[in-house]
Amino acid sequence: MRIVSVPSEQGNLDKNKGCSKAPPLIIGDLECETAEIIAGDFEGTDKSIYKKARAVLSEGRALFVGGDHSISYPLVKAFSETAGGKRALVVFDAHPDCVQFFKPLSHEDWVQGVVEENFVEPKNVLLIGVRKTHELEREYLKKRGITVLSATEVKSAPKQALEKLLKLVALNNSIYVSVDIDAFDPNIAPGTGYLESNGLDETKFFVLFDALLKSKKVKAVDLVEVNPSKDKEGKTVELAQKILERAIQNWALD
Ligand SMILES: [Mn+2]
Repeated sequence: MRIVSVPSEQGNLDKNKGCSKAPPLIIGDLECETAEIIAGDFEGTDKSIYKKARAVLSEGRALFVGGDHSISYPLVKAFSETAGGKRALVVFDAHPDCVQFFKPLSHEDWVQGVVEENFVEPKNVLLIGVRKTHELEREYLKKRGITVLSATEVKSAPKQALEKLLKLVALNNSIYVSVDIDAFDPNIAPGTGYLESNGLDETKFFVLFDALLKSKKVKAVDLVEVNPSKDKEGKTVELAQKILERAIQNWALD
């Protein structure tokens, strides 16, 4: 298992400036390597992230620490080319991130890019914690048959939510998990660019996250959109560290 710092905030459309400062704070003293970011060159950066991820993932599991959510596009691309068997993508996010499909991809539309490029089949994409959607996104998700577990569903019917997740896990061999910290409630994760109320709490999140890790099918995890400059008492960074540690602990059990 390797940890890769991906300190890019080039896809944030300037609304979440500061999230490129998150990786060293989250990773701390853990051993890590860094994907090269080329200032002012989104496509070059995209390629660099992809190349790094492809090299790392062809050798084993990896944790990628961002950075804004646009990094997940080259990361999932690398995953799709290195992971064996049937592939699934599980995304924890307050937003579906499929506003429109343009290149270079931003943090607002990377999911649509992943689906349109067929890195993962839409029926194997599960979005968890969603609570703020645009009309066009709702239409797109429906058209493509992408499954959404809203934050309300996770909170009001946690058992059914877990069952739905486990069903997806059972049908696939390799899983990519993307964690946008804004999936959590702003009370516990205030340090991010797009705060949406009524988010997930830690307990509900870790039930699902642990189930994913225990399946042993998770090949890659990314952790994005943490913004230290918007954080309060470092609690968002602390939560991100906890998520990172949980993945490391589970993978160490192999
Ligand atoms: Mn988001």
